[in-house]
Amino acid sequence: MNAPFRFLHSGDLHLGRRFGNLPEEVRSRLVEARHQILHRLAEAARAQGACDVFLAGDTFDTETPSDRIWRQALAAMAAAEGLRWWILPGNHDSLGAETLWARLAAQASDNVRVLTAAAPVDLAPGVVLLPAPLPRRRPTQDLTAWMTEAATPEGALRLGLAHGPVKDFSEEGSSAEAIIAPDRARSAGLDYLALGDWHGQVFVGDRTAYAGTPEADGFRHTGRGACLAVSVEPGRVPGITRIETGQFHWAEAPLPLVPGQDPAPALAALMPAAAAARRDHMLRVRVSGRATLADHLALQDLAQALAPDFAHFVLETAALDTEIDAADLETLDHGGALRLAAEGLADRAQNPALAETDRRIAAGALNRLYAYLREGA
Ligand SMILES: [Mn+2]
Repeated sequence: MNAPFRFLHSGDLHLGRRFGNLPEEVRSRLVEARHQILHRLAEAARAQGACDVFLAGDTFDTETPSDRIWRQALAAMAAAEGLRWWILPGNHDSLGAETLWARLAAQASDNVRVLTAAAPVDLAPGVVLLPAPLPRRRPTQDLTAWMTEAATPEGALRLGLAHGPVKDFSEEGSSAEAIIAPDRARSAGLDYLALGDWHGQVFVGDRTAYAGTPEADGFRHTGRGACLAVSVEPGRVPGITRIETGQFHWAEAPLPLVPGQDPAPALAALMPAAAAARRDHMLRVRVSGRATLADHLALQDLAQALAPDFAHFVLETAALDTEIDAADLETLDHGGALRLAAEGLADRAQNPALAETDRRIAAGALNRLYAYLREGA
């Protein structure tokens, strides 16, 4: 074969993921974005002149996705005319999900191929795919090992497809024996090894990569999801292009404060410039350092004013200490019972004899009382 072979490398779609830890109003939007990613991947493949899409495991979030999830996914894949979808069972949707894969085998269109065996698959003349499907959720060996011995026609391109860690990412205790050899592309003579499992995009040498999830699903990896367009030809290092496909932009931003610092400009600096884009932003701001009672309140007010613009906005203040200053207390209910309560809390919050958690609880209560009295004033 002369022309380079082009394909799209993606994975970890986690279709059907429920996002139960997020508020109701954003959940359905995230679920829908996961479904729509199939259309976005199809678009990206066409734009890159690729006819094949590799899904490197965890296409489905669970072994038993609801009928809506898998039927609508199949329909979307079937509608992508001229494209072939190569689906590798991962750890969330391993071959242990017998019902799921039996249903797909029975109902999927011809352009959807589930890779159920660790055996070479001819993709095109002179192009062979070597898949390593997960037989069960937790494999006990490096499933790419067979690729070293896999015979392919002289001169054929060898493409590996696997799911799992190349080092101990220690997310859910993958066993050490199952770790994929990071130099597998070299030892098995692969032109490219397409990996899934890690949800961010990571390059492991110039012939091995994690495409990451095409629709981001957590604060751990900042930005929008992406896939990889890969172009391989014999004897050359593959050409790899990152293509952003995700709808939602996830970010976690630190906001360190010092007492007396106006939190407004610091917070404003973390905002996406285009207000309209905020609708698709998931932003978690982690505040740390120290702030006065007045600045705590100003920060909460700012956050409350900003939040409705966002798909999801959280201000985490658990790590923000309170600087108790007499001037702030002076502004409260002079000589009244609430002022006495505030002073009592201030004493507790600053009492070195108390445990850290008790001091924090007192500081938290003082901040709430302060906010209540100021907003009432
Ligand atoms: Mn995954």
